[in-house]
Amino acid sequence: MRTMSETNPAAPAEVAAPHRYTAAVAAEIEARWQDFWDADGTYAAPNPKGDLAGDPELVAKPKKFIMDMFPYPSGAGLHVGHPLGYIATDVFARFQRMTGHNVLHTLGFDAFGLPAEQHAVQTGEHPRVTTEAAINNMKSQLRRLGLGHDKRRSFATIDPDYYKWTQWIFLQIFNSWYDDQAKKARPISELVAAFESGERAVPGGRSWDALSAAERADVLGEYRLAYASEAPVNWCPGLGTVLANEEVTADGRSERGNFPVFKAKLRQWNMRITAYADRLLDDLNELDWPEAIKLQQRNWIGRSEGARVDFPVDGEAITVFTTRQDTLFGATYMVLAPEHPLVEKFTPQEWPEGTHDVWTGGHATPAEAVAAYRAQAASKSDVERQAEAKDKTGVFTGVFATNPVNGEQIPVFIADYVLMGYGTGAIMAVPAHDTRDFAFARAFELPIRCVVEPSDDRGTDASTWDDAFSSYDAKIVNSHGEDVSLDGLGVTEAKARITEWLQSKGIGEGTVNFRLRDWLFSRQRYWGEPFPIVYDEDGIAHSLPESMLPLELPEVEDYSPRTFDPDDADTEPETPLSRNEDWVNVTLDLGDGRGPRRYRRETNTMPNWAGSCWYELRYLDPHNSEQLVDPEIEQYWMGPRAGQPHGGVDLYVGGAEHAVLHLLYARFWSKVLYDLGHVSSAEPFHKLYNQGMIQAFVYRDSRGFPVPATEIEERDGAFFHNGEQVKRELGKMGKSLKNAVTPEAICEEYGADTLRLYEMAMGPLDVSRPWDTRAVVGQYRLLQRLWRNIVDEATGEVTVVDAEPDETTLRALHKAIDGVRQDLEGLRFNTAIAKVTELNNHLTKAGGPVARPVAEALVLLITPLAPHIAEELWRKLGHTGSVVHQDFPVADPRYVVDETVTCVVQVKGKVKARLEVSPAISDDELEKVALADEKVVAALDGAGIRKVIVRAPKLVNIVPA
Ligand code: ANZ
Repeated sequence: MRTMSETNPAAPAEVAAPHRYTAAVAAEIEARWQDFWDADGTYAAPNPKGDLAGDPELVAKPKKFIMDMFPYPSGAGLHVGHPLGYIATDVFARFQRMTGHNVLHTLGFDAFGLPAEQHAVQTGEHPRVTTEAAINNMKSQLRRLGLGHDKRRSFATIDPDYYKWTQWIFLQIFNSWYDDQAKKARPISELVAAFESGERAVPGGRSWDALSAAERADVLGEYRLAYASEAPVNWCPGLGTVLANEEVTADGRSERGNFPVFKAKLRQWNMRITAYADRLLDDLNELDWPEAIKLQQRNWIGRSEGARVDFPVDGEAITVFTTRQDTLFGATYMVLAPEHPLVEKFTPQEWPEGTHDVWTGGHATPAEAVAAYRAQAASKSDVERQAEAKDKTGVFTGVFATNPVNGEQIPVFIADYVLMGYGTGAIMAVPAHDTRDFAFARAFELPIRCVVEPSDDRGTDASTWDDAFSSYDAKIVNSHGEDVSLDGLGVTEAKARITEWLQSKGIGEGTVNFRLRDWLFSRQRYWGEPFPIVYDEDGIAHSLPESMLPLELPEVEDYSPRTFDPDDADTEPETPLSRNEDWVNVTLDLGDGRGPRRYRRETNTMPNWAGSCWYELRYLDPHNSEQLVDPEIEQYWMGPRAGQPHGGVDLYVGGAEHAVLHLLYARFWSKVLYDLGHVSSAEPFHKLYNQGMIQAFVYRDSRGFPVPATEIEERDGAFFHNGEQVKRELGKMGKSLKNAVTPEAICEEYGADTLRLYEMAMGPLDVSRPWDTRAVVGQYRLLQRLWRNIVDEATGEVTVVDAEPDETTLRALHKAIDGVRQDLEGLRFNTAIAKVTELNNHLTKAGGPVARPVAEALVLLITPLAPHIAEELWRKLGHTGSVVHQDFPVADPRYVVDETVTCVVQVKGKVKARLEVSPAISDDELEKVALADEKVVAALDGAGIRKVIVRAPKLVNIVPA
């Protein structure tokens, strides 16, 4: 079995070369410089004012705010896969510091969340204790990597000083409404004033004065951007908590524990993110984000243009949402979601005339059929209900509706493929042109009528088709009624025409529908931010005044949710906070003129997304006790600029898995704060970059169980564990797969600079790559050669000479400078390292002492990537200060252009001219240059050209006509 130190070629030579760069030397250098940086405040980014104000010269430089998605402090600590992004932003931030920027780079912790709470439930230990221990452990792991963070700006979301402002933002959102006219959030007080003055009509038609306090609260609840409402959620009495859809199995039980899950209406807090759907979509266009992430956000928001159309039935109307109003003449039946409230109103006593046997599901009356079907549908998840491939089910409600375009009576069904939560929860079915409707119509023997002319040869008799025909690029047919005809129009024109007609008749209108739902914002948990909300005797919600923030988490005896009889659907969750009666029931003077009163506190907590919705802002002004962030400081770091019309962080790096939730929520909060005038940036993150994952080999024995990767022996390309052959595959890195490698292990073996270089050299940053401990040594050797080019390994003396470098070295140097600059700016760290390596190898091969200007430039080039060794060599080269704020070298263009080669130009096989051209010249370019040459023009003497043979860069052969 090979251990790591046996593969380390550095170990044996230490005696002969006492001043060689070894792991021990690296460890000493790194610890020393890390201490220096901390004591010196090397990475402190000055603010233009306030407690973090500093060096005005640095403040006057252009700014760069470079940020990582902050980590959850897991008790397991970091493995080498975690810091990939942190190292990348650090290299970039260091490069920006060396190219004339004031750089803000720091890291905090996203520290509320389930794992610590679960641990608390099991052990009784306060989640704060375990979370803080995990944070401290992670901090020391990160420090070892030499990350240039401004530590004064770090915080954790669980710090009361931080969550005070999370609560404050919640109150801003609670106390505002979205003005559709102004297209922005405004204080709710302005809405109240408009109701009071009569400038705006109060919904319900009564005057504001005439409403009771509770009635007013209800009206305002319909407007507030944060509002409590009764929403159907997955309630699992056996676990004592509500569950997300993803946590419920196909047969309606909890994934964890296998308890029954019920749809229960519970009072929950919601955020009206849907008010911002359009702006969230529009502003994406100006963000510098990966297209794939933008697309995911667009799909998640799901904007659909279509129409609402009323279908009369029994004196009521079924309103449908359709994106294909042009196909109204092809609607041959309708479908309501089983939960649709009209269903109860409609069910007649008996099956009407015209009912097919297959429509009844074998039930004696519509009421029976509907009740049975509703019960069945309630046990399925939305995802299952929408599954494309499955057989369509449903029952007839016993009523017919009128198709408004042609007066036709069409049957109304309930079926689970129509969801209550989308559009209006009702559809007009056009089986000829919608796949799901087609399958349903076939199963229920319903007419299928072609109204869009097929572009293939299937003909217009839809009863003979095998599937629906759907196209936006076709003509409408069979679509004329008494006073409207769409025949012959294209889809787009037909949509416009029919929408106009519906509008003129008052039975429909063009509308935009969004897939996005409001954000369910409360959790029945302990380890989250308490809501700064209290309820009075009438159950009306009141904000706590700012002076009462932060509202700290109370101590509780027991962190676990209360569980109930698993089959008792009528129970309700009991939140851990509700158990502290002294905390819940309070007498407070809210400063609203009503004096001290009894209140009950809200006992839900915020979801763990809350803290990450705005943390970029707090990095800017982390100790401000008066304001979330000082506006001048916010403007300085985040404000709009040329090319960044909405402002935002200059670079935000993290995993692609955060495409929708976090990145959408954070954008939403930014926009509310922007609308209310608290910040100048309407977007949090201007440029987003997704780093790839570090994968690792997993070794599995014959039973498929992972075996420890460190105990693997490799022989002739096969892998063995305790003599037994095992299989190797690529997977995630982690404890459970027994293949985690810690950064400490690599630092100990080679040093942090080697680890940094290796992670950056593994491949392009956005591509996933397999970790290979044995390959790390390659970067270690690079650093050893670099060291050797400057320091004598035997004496420790600097070998650099004060001399002018030769021409080839100058060319190698300036090409490297030019390339590395471009690569670092473009986040191409792997190719930057390749260029540094090439230059270093050139110096090694050239032999002899290195000229000082070359040695210094080389050290500066590697500074962002391997900062500790760079500091040390910089010091050895005779400089006193830190290398961190030195200027990055600038290439001399004279040495960057390629050398030229001589091209021979022949006319009729005779050499007529010699041209000095770039070795990279193209055939076309070379031909042009050759034909324009004076001597060639003279040799041709006006003759036409039959043929030109070009072999760039060395030969052009011209055959005259
Ligand atoms: C008639 C029609 C004809 C439709 C046709 C489609 C094709 P997107 O684009 O995703 O917004 N629909 C509307 N509400 C629904 C609900 N609650 N559950 C299930 N389906 C629903 O989809 C809009 C289309 O999905 C609507 O347009 C409606 O079917 C269906 F040839 O109306 B369509």
